[in-house]
Amino acid sequence: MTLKLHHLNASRSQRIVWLLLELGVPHEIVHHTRDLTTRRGPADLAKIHPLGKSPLLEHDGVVIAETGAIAEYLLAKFDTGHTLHPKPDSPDFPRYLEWIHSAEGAVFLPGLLALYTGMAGITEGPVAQMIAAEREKAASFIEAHLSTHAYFAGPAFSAADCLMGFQIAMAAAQGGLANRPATAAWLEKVMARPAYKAMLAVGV
Ligand SMILES: N[C@@H](CCC(=O)N[C@@H](CS)C(=O)NCC(=O)O)C(=O)O
Repeated sequence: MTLKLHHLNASRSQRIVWLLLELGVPHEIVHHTRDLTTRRGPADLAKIHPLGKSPLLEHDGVVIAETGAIAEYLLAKFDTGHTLHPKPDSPDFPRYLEWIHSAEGAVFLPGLLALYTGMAGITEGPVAQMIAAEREKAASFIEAHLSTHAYFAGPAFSAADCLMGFQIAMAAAQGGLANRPATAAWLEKVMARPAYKAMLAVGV
């Protein structure tokens, strides 16, 4: 059965669009559009999965939610030659796993909290300060890693780069990479990849 990705515009599901294009597996993209006022996803998504979030992957009659789980599923099924993820006995495997999960975990959360608190008008005070400090810590951690590694998992491009790309592109759009030369250089390098360009052409 065809792989079907439920993709929400202007959302983190673009990471999975990119990964599918890197994998080169035939797939169908079902486009869903955010409400212009609330920025929420459409009710249609909740008919596919109770959480009503994107990305959602459908394959062989199964629906899978959660970016990290979808990525691991796609790699296990379609990257058996390990061109986009290191083998478990590779020295790069632990780092790869850490970044795959950081992309929705501790390095992603501060940016998301900043977005939500900013929408609520909370730009000063202890909560705003804590979020700003956590963002700074995450950005410094990424910059330090990319100063000594060509890609997130080590010397080779991997799915970890696809998963980390969304938040780094967002940070760049907000001027957040001005003092992060290694992160900016990494972004330039991955944006030149044909699959990244193809992802943009899909309409993210
Ligand atoms: N942890 C989930 C988060 C999914 C998520 O929150 N997706 C957002 C898009 S960035 C969404 O669907 N928002 C629409 C809504 O909640 O109405 C994942 O990684 O897939």
